Amino acid sequence: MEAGVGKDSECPRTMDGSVINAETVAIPSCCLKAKGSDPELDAVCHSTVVSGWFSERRSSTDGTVKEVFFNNPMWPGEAHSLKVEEILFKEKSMYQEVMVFQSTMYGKVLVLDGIVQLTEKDECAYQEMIAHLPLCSIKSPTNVLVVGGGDGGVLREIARHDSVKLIDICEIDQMVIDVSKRYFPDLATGFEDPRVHLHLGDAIEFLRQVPEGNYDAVIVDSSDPVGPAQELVERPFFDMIARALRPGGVLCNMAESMWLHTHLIQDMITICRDTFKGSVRYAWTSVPTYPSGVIGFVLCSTEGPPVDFLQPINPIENLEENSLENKRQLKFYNSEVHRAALALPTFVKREVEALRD
Ligand code: SPD
Repeated sequence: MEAGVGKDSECPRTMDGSVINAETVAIPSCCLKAKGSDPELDAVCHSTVVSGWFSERRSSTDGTVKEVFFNNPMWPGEAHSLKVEEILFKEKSMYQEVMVFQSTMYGKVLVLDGIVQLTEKDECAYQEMIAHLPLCSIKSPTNVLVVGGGDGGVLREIARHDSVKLIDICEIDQMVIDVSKRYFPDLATGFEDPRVHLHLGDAIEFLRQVPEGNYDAVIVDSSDPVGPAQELVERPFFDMIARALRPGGVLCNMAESMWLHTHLIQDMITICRDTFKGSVRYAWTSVPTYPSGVIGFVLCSTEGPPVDFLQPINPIENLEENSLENKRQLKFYNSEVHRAALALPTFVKREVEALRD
């Protein structure tokens, strides 16, 4: 057994740190939904730590690990593993299982329903890109909406933009916010900005009551489309976002891996081309702890003043000069990286028909 990974440290814990009995906790509805999509497996997409290693895979409800459970439906046949120095938190919220552990090389790791959401080491490559790709593509963004993003990292990045006056965030799971404030203060600092307004609840419900044309930018920082985030890649959701954006407003939506999910990317791009009448582009970045080591974003603009995502019209370097004080320096994003992120490998252009110029 590895140091710090004793039997007791693998037990689920409540927010106050006391051990809870996993057997007595009901399976959340989101997991039943995921299980429903793959009914031959008596499994849930919960995280497992085996012999001191975490892998993105399934565990059976009795806690045993079977070969078949390595097959996460989002990335069948592969499981990236991180050595666990210590499990710091593990509890089931109303929506999902939330876990935090200390890894050897990547710092603390946030895991939702067995899937890595972020690590302290490489979170910059995701949060900076999902925030600045859209916000640097338009002049003077003022009103911004974040869907998901309960860890606060995207808020932290949006707050660099002095032109922004309002940052709404709609996150469904209070436990994600609480856990981030406790274990990831460098991300949760995003919630401290006075421009941030938290709306705890379902994003679809929230978007229904948002006034038309309210936002300059919407950023969808969701988990993978299994369980609670399933609806966030479907057509009605994109229709609601397009309605919430002003003419020439922009969307940046997490859009999985070009190595693993070309069908999903194709579907998203097709829906977005129907829905958003401005530009639609795909961008990508390197995040070593996500499956296949990369993740992408769909960038869209509504009809109105044209948006060229290829050229950052509102360069971050200008903002950085003004707003470096009291802010963590950017680690990943710059205007060169922005332009490079929009360049697509040949196989992506070939396989994702909707991306062909
Ligand atoms: N496959 C993992 C995708 C995770 C996307 N969301 C990350 C949340 C970080 N703010």
